[in-house]
Amino acid sequence: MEEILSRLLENKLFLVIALLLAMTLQPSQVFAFNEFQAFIELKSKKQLNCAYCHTNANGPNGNDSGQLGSLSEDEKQLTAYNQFLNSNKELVDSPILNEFGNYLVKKLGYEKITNAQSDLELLVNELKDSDLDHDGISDAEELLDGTLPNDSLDGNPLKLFINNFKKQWIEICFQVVAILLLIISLFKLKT
Ligand SMILES: [Ca+2]
Repeated sequence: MEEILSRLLENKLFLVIALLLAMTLQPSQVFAFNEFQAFIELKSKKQLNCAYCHTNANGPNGNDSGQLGSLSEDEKQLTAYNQFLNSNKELVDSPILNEFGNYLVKKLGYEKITNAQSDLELLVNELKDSDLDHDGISDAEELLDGTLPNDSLDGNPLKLFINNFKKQWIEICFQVVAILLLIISLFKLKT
């Protein structure tokens, strides 16, 4: 057996065929951005699952709901990879991505999102002026904090408090004045 193997390995033609077979058997490329997840976890010191960008918390590969194996042929055409291949077409929401994932694909496009995999500061720069959930915390800050950019109730508590106060300070002032007047009225009734 060892003799057969050594002869095969000496045969360059065998090596070329093996290499070609290996390339043929490789799974089709799927855009799962593990670098993004690792970057956000590093910056925020929080553990995240794939639901940060994907429909399914276990990511795009598999046969469960929101994963590639469960999609119809028409739905597969809407995956990020196929959208990139058809970059001349208008991008539509992919069924394997959540609101933020689809937003990223549309905002960055093929070239930037590919470059961002090796230059993660590019991802931060691209998102520093956008705020998908309108909670006053930019998408870039949410990435660095490890909070959800598509959920206005999820964010750094202090930043959320400050932003909500800025939005509602007039109402808050009126309410404080109303409460003070109520307390003064009650106090006067007792005396
Ligand atoms: Ca936000």
